[in-house]
Amino acid sequence: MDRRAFLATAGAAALSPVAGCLDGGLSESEYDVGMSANAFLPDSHEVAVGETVVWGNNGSRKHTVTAYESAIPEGAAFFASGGFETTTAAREAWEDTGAGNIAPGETFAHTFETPGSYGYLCIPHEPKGMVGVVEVSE
Ligand SMILES: [Cu+2]
Repeated sequence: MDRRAFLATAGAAALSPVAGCLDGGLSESEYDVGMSANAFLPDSHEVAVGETVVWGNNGSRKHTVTAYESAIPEGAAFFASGGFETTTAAREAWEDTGAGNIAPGETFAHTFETPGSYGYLCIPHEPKGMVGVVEVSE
């Protein structure tokens, strides 16, 4: 293929719609759990110990991924977009400055090293029921 033909092909590929690509511009292959207007999709996700879960904001609003410290296994690492160490710290920072937001098109990842059930929420949309769970098996 000569250079001109290659450029024509690449241009066409860049412009063609990608299946599963919504407002945020992420394709489904780029994340495990998506974020729509008011929901994590799917809201329940299973992985094995040592695996990484990637959340992708494929909607048009900002979201957070914030663990409920009271709903993770004993001794497990806490996780929150923005790097906070407690649910309360994440909520306060988000309310003060919007810290921890995952913008449309961005992702957040966490690797789960302890088996068990992990509950988490999106701070701005928790009142609308935007919560989820990751089940980590041995
Ligand atoms: Cu949200």
